Amino acid sequence: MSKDFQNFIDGQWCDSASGERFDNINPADSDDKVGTFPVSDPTDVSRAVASAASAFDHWRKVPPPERGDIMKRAGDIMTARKEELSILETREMGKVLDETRGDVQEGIDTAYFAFGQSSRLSGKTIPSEMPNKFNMTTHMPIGVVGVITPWNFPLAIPTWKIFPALTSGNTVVFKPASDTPATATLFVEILLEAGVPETAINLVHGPGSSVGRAIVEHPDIRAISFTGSSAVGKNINSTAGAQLKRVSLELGGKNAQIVMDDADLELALEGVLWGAFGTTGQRCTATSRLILHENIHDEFLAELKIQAQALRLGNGLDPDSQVGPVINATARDTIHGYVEVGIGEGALLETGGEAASGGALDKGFFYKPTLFSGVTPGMRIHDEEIFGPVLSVIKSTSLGESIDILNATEYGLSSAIYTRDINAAFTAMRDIQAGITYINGPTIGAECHMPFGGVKNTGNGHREGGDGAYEFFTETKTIYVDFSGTLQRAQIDNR
Ligand code: UN1
Repeated sequence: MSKDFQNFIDGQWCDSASGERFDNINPADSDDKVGTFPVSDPTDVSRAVASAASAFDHWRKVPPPERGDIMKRAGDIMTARKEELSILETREMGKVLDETRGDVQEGIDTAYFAFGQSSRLSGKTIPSEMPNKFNMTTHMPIGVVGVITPWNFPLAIPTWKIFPALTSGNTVVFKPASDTPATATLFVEILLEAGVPETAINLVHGPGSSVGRAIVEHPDIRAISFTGSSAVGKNINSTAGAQLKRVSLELGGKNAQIVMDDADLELALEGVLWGAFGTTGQRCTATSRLILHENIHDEFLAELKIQAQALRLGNGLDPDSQVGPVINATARDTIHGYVEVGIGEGALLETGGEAASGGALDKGFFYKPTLFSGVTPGMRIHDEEIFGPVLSVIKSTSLGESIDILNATEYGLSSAIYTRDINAAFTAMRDIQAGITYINGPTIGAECHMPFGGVKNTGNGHREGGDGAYEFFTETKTIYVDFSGTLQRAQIDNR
């Protein structure tokens, strides 16, 4: 059933200034329209920023544990509405229900982590070099923060940003991806029901080119948290950098799984199937390269091909489906374009390489799980993020060569190695250039209380998850209390 959704600005559900609307259609079923959404512009963003700015002085003074209670209530409501949220997410984004349930659970876990963290927003006490003087630090909220999120984790990623932002005392202007605005709207409804002050959270739907840009350019927004492509991230960083805004960027990946010849091969096979084709390969942590030791290469590849072909594609609401559609027609064309590039570069197309069709699949944007062998660094399908169900297999002769290949990309988000050799595992942990390394597990599946983020062109050094997000969303205040009753000149009177 289709519904007309709205923005939430200045405590009101409202249409955009332009009055225009865009459609949100299920990528698995063109007959299923989730709803229409307002096309907003910089006018709407300005109102949202003014609202968030007006809420800040009250919200920053609410005791953090009281703010945490609200996040806990949001977690409780999300738990009670988990199935509803999961079904809505699958309808607008496509991934199978088991996965959207995981996405919602990641949001719930993040809410409860925020609740715990709210009573631990601690600073430090540090000895003074002077007598009768007390030194300490506290964390202050930054002010109005802009949150711009992608469609592949429609609930989890907004929660990674918004729970820490609010718990730390900031107020928020939130622009979700235009492919998944309904889940974002439900999330804002839940935050309001839980007790977030009405003007402290503002939701503005619309394109990145106008709404996203206006958020990044607005002088009263003091921090931006963005997840998306490296190209957009670089633009955001330079625009926001000119205003000395704090920016957290979580960008692309070209993640690899190494399989050594001593590995548990069944486990490694299960891992790569999940890492490469889970979420139809549309995760920044997805496994898009598989580096196989030459001693097991042929045998492993043959079995992987059989299992990739056996994956059942279909509507994510159908419990028999294992792989859902890709997000939209543009994504399907981009993915297919890369397949043509790979063939042109001389890689061997083992399976897939075309849209999946027939029956109900004709109503959606389905693409067959695709496997290339004979890939080498320097090929575009090896180097560039495809964000779809395309896995490139590279042959290697040793641990050192495997790690060199793994590192031969501009990205550095997630990585994995399957081996039973503890020396190899520790060497990989030390030498792999990535923010996340899994030993005997696939490249996907980060836990929300652990630091999440990458090196090189994957980001700009910040971490989401765990404590990291709380560092990002606060400023450190350094406080000196001199109780000597005299002027004490540091570095002069005491040395
Ligand atoms: C992403 O793809 O942007 O580790 C996030 C994982 C998930 C999060 C992925 N927990 O794959």
